[in-house]
Amino acid sequence: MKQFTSVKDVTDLRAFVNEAIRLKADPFAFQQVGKNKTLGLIFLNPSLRTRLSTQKAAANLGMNVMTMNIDKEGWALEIKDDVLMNGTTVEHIKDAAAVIGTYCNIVGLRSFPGLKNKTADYDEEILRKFIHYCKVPFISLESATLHPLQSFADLITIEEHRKSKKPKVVLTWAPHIKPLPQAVANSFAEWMSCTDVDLTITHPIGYELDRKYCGKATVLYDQDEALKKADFVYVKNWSSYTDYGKILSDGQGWMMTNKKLELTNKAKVMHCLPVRRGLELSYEVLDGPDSLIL
Ligand code: AN0
Repeated sequence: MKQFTSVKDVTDLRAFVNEAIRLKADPFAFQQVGKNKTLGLIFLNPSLRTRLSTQKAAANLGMNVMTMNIDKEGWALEIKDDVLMNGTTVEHIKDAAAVIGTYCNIVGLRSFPGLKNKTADYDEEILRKFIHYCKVPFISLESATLHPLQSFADLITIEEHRKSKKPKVVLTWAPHIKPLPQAVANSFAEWMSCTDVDLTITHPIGYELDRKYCGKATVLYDQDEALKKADFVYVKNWSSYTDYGKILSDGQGWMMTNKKLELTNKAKVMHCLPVRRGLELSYEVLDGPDSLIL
């Protein structure tokens, strides 16, 4: 695998998950694989879990890791081609990515959407250009539209905790005060659609995700109806895809609570974090016995 940007880059998903589960039990099994190899982790946006987990994974493989918050520590990047750079941008992405590629054997990039221009975001301009110019194997650490490492981890978690062959998994929208990317939700829907789960997506009207990620998922506007008999409840906010990047309402009544979980089949609760406590999920759910979040 030379590129990990979506579930489409995985040839055998079952084998991929099983290998990850084996590695979790024996994390130093391949300590020699990364010897004298360098991983570059480049962040255009904040990160806690993706950054630490990827750095630790690389260390377990014996790799060197270089991490850069390029939005703060690097030069302001120009993304557009053939522009006269007499404004605020200092360095073109083609030069920055090319240099990073010369020092690294593998590069990871985090690049959130601007949430202003749907076409530009869904075209993954930054990701595509970075991959093209760095010329080394590439890992997405969350792009404008997808977060494959998150969904891979989520699938592993579901595999570790499922009690039936085909569990019911519900992806439920939650309120938030800031417009967030659709990436985690798109990606979760995409990965779940490639596995043997019964996926339901629930959200208020206007928060429909791009259908291309949703496969055969059932989409319901009635959260209570969606939660019935759920084995896993995945809570996540996202901004509107249709009315692009907008918050359409305060989402009152959509916060996940213990009362709502009574509708489920003793569901396990998931959230990718960071979470706004008391807004997306109640404290009692987050700190309760059915939370798989930590
Ligand atoms: C980001 C998002 O929703 O994409 C990162 C999640 C891993 N979340 C926030 O910005 C709160």
